[in-house]
Amino acid sequence: MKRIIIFLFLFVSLLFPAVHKHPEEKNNYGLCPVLAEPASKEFSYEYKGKKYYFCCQDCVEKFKKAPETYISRIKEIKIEAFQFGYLPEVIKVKKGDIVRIMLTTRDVPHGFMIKEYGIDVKVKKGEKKEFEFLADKKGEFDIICSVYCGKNHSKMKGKLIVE
Ligand SMILES: [Cu+2]
Repeated sequence: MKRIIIFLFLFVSLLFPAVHKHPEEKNNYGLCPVLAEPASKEFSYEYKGKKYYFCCQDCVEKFKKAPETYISRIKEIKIEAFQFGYLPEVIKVKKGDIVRIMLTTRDVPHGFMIKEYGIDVKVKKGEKKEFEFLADKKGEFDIICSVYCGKNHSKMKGKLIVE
């Protein structure tokens, strides 16, 4: 009997971290559409069939008064990395926009790095990496590949333009 209990205990403790890991990874609610601070699952609001997450209840109330104003600052952009470039090559947004990138790769693993914004996301084939950042600096920024991906890796470039 004792052995069974020990076995069960070991089994459960082995299983538990695996179960626990998942929500942690998914614990990303992006940026609050109002203040562009990290959003939490505690403050959400559904609008036109879509759920939005906020950093605080104040922001939910602000959003309710003028949803379109805040939604219009969210720029969703699908980017496909490939040997050796990005499609689209140029991303153009306005200062203050919340940029949501959905990154995939056509072939081998690639990176998506914008040094000035502290962004470095890596993607493997079959994966879709979604991340957000606030375009709070005006200018033109190079997007470079941070994973060695073949002979023209160093020429792999894209551009972020923040107007
Ligand atoms: Cu690459």
